[in-house]
Amino acid sequence: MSEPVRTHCPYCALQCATTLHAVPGGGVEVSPRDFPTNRGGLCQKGWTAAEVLRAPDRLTHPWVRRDGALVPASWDEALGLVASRVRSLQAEHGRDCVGVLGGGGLTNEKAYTLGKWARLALGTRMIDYNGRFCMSAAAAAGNRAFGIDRGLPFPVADIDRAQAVLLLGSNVADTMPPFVQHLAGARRAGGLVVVDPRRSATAALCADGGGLHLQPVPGTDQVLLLGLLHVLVRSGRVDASYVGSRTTGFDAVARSVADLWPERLASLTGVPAPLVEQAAHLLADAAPVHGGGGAMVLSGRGVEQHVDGSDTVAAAINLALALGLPGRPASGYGCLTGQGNGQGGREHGQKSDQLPGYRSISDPGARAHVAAVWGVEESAVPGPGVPAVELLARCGSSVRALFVHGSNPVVSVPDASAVTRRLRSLDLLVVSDLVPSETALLADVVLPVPQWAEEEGTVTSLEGRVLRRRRALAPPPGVRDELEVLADLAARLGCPVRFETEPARVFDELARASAGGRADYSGLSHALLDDDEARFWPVADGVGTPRLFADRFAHEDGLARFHPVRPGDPAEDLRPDAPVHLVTGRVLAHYQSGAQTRRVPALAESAPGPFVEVHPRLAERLGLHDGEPAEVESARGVVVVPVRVTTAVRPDTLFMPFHWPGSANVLTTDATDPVCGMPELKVCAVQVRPLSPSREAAAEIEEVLV
Ligand SMILES: Nc1nc2c(c(=O)[nH]1)N[C@H]1C(S)=C(S)[C@@H](COP(=O)(O)OP(=O)(O)OC[C@H]3O[C@@H](n4cnc5c(=O)[nH]c(N)nc54)[C@H](O)[C@@H]3O)O[C@H]1N2
Ligand SMILES: Nc1nc2c(c(=O)[nH]1)N[C@H]1C(S)=C(S)[C@@H](COP(=O)(O)OP(=O)(O)OC[C@H]3O[C@@H](n4cnc5c(=O)[nH]c(N)nc54)[C@H](O)[C@@H]3O)O[C@H]1N2
Ligand code: SF4
Ligand SMILES: [Mo]
Repeated sequence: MSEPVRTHCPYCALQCATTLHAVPGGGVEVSPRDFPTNRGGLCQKGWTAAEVLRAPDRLTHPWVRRDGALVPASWDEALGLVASRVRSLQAEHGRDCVGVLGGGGLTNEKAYTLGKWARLALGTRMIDYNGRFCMSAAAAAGNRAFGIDRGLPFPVADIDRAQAVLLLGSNVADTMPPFVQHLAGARRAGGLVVVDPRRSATAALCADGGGLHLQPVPGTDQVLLLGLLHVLVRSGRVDASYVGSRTTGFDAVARSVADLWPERLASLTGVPAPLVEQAAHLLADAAPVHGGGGAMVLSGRGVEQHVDGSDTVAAAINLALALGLPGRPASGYGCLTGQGNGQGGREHGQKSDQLPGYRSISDPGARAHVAAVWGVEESAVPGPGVPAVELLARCGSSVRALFVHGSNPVVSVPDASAVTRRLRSLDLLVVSDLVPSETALLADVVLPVPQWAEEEGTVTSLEGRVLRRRRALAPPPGVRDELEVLADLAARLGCPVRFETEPARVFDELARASAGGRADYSGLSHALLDDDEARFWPVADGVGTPRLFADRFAHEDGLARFHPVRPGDPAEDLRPDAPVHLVTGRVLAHYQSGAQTRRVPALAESAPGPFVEVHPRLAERLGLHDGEPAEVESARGVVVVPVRVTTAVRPDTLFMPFHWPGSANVLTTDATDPVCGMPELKVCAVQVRPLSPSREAAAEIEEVLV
């Protein structure tokens, strides 16, 4: 590589723009580039991203398990083994005995190919992806309300002009640091309202006149949102003309909140009624109907990863619709998508119920369209499968083999110890990865694939903008392109259908398959994105769509739907006198399961391991001390982690990040939202106590033995 290469960060959905420069002796170095989402900013993960390319334990040849141990193998040996095991398992148990778990970090080209490959080469219904744990609640609510699911239906830069921003369960200061600059306008206006049981780095931005921090009991956001809507209705601040001309279903929703006055809800949510009143009026004052400069309602995983997450998002959307926000200047509802290609990853067919273009796999017209693009009979396309939690629950029983592309479930899924046991009981686990992730280490076959700077492709950022990822250097020898691996396996499995391996051609096929669907990429191509690096879908005649909903919503009648919700309960007992609540989330330095960032020395040093945050009052009551180990136990398992005493958490709540094996997901529950399959990753009931001397001794002995 002689010229610098313009690309984007491999991690989160903000997709900060970067330039890669060659460094003497090989490899590349990252520098930030000006772009509307990051404006020249990068977080420490982005700055250090190139170090993962040369991780000392980078996978550079396939591995296969022999006599219990992973040993190096040739590609021919590894793929031959995979194909023959799949054939014999499918002959014995039927085609659906093979499952696929995809990822929202895969490029659009890979996500599309993986969905096609599962349906045609494996002929299985059993494919889903890690976005189920991430985007599914907001996606379900967005589709229901607006008829379309583009996380942000407006550019990130529109947020700058909003006078009030309601940030629900999102900690952007740690999860998308350069995003914080887009909140400056709202903070100046005193209009940043953060809802989080913790005083997160983002909630801290509300101090000193920046706005309000509402600190609810975990899992009670829906009640809180209904209370906010109650205040708007009761005080006559609803945008009646917008509601009348652009929406349906308001009356039932208004009736349903009539008796939910904030004083009554305060005992449930723990948020004092005057704060709720104040927050509601702050938002209303900023709404265009009341002459304000614009108001935004944005949701993150804190309110979405619950058994009623899709309804909580519906309650947030109801609030936005009542104020007449969606489609108005510097206003609207949006979900802050998480993974690098969290948006594209949910559009091209790796979801169990979906075909490319966000089409339903159960819709005969959609099936016929996609089957024609693929060159098969419609009957050759299998029907809907099951969401990820259920797919993993079936592993070792009806699912006998699993392919994993772009996920590390051993660390990141709820009730991870149980899932790990199930993965161990599979007849065949095949993991494609860059590094020996915890899941790869369990596999029967490990396939080394390239990563971001080593391949061409596109991703779709949180604002619906399709971006080019560019190849800056060759992968290490021995690594094989993931699209080629899938095409090779398809051929070995005797699949007669053609699998393109050239990313630009895969994109063209994806564009044809998506044409006319809800997420329509038909106006786009790599060449077009080369000219003008990025475009918002849908694109017609070379012109993208930065903003949706100005005149109509995507439902046939053009109207948005209010969706009535009544608060349910979290999966576990979270009454004030119940066991302590554990909430989970992220720290700045690590990305997801940590498979990549734990391999970057500076990041590993700045956040070396899991911990649990405990309020001083709770710590005193339970005899817990800062820096000392505690046992945290749920109905699923127990972990031992150091205590951090801090007033940032509620006295009834603990916080633990999930980036390490043996952390939050040993404890979390796999209860799911029946509408969308989202698991309740954010909250579970736990007990916490100082590490008992006997266990401490056992742990020490274990250490000596290791
Ligand atoms: N550093 C870093 N950045 C990332 C990622 C990463 O792993 N690390 N991952 C990316 C991805 S895939 C995603 S999805 C995003 C996620 O981005 P965020 O949604 O911002 O991240 P989280 O930390 O999971 O959760 C946000 C907040 O929810 C709060 N919370 C927990 N329970 C509740 C509750 O019941 N109610 C409310 N209101 N809040 C609650 C937590 O205290 C936390 O501060 O980040 C992206 N960016
Ligand atoms: N308790 C709790 N658990 C959570 C969450 C939470 O807030 N709390 N958040 C959830 C959320 S929002 C998410 S998104 C999930 C994410 O959790 P995971 O699905 O585990 O995501 P990653 O850690 O990003 O895993 C990606 C893996 O794929 C590899 N990889 C990267 N790029 C590629 C590629 O192009 N091809 C292939 N084949 N492999 C690649 C990486 O090395 C890594 O091993 O975690 C969920 N788990
Ligand atoms: S905020 Fe997200 S996209 Fe930007 S540098 Fe950090 S991880 Fe990368
Ligand atoms: Mo995510």
